[in-house]
Amino acid sequence: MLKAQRKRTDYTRWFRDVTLMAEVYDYRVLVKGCGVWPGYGFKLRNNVLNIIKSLLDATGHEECLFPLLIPQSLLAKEGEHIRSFEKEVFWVTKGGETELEEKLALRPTSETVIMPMFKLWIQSHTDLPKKVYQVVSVFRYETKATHPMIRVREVTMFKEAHTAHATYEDAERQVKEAIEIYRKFFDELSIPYVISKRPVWDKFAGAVYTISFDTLMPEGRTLQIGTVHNLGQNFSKPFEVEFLKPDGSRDYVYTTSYGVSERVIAALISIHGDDHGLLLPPKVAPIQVVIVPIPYKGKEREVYEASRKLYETLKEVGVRVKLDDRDDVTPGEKFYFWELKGVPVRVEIGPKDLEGGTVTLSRRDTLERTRHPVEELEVKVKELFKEIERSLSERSWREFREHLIYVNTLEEAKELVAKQEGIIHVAWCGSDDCGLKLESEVQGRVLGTPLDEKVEGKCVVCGENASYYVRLAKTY
Ligand code: A5A
Ligand code: ZN
Repeated sequence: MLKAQRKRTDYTRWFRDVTLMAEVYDYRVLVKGCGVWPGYGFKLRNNVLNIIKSLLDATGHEECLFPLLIPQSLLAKEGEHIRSFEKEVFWVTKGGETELEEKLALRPTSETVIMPMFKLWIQSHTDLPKKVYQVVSVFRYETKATHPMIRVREVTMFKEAHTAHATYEDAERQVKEAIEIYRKFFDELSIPYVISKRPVWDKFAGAVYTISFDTLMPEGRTLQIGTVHNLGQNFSKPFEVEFLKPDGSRDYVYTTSYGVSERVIAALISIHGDDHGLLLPPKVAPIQVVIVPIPYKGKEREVYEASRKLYETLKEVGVRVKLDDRDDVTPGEKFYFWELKGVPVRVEIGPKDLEGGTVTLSRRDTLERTRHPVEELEVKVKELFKEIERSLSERSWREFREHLIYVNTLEEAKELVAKQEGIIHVAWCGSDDCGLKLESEVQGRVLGTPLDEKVEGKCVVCGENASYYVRLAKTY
């Protein structure tokens, strides 16, 4: 039974059990690192994707679709990129019986297949900026331990955006826009985050720099849930993506890329869920309201009829509502089932409600029940949606902030990272030497530096003047 695996004490089991039992994700797999989205999970996935898609659409990004297969010669055009991805690429070497003349990679990301198209599409400064995105599967032969949704080999919900600009400054502006888009996206989902500039040794392969969003999972490890890369001219030069400037001269475009994946769903589930199962924000819940009739002797028909009416009322005003009128399952079992599925609001109608013209509402986050006149159903349900979202966000951010910890010595940092207490901040001089030493000393990762917080203090490694905080944590 689910109740045996508690989120706080056995998170890995909890995650697998909850996603499987609630039919969000099935990881009893045929191929290592590849998961399956059953119907309920697929709906959740699409509701989440729709948020990011509308944010991108509203800011002038065009959804496109590029090929899955990348010829080896294209993948290898940018040196740093291929050196880093080489070990992670799945190769297609044969078509039927025929050895291919050139190996084809299953895309691990799409820069190298988008650049040749940008070269064709972009001629003049009037073609810029160019902003595209796609939602596709990418493949990475991850060598670290795979984990459902979090480190998969087929990333099935890869939303990648790619942009091209006339100047470095415009690419910088685009990085800021992307950060704002992701901020809004995670805020909509009530997922808390810190934004860090990754250290050079951990930036995206081929990037000038990488900005990352990290959240904190129940075990106290951070999860990178989104990244924004300024690629400068690192890709446009080898791919010869040139454009004509207003003064008649030519230059290579400046590009950026940014991506999120099913890790966002993993964070959503892990941060909001509890020992009863999922707890989904109404905004993305595939079913927002479930109606459970509580029939009793002699009044079965009336209760079912009243339930159906409530169902029609809510459906008409656009609520994603489900009427659970199964007659071979007890109301108690239904409560348990829909709580596991994370449905944010339950409507019950029983004998008392039938007599008094009321309905009973139960909210999934606090399990509180309240009774209201039936005419107020729509208003109360919509109020509850807002209230649940407000409360989820308030709670998740409060817990998150409690784990943003600032310390003055390496010793303290070491101890807190070892205990997985959260995201530990120390003063850092900014040198690679000290950063790498920090990583090995605390046996964790340097997440990078905050974009806006400055510190006056001494580097906890070398004692020199420090102008940055650096964030340390255990990661996935
Ligand atoms: N082209 C750019 C956008 C890119 O590929 N960036 S990235 O490598 O950082 O990936 C984007 C995001 O995908 C990461 O921030 C991470 O949240 C997610 N991701 C990367 N590898 C993953 C994997 N194996 N499983 C699940 N999510 C992954
Ligand atoms: Zn130092």
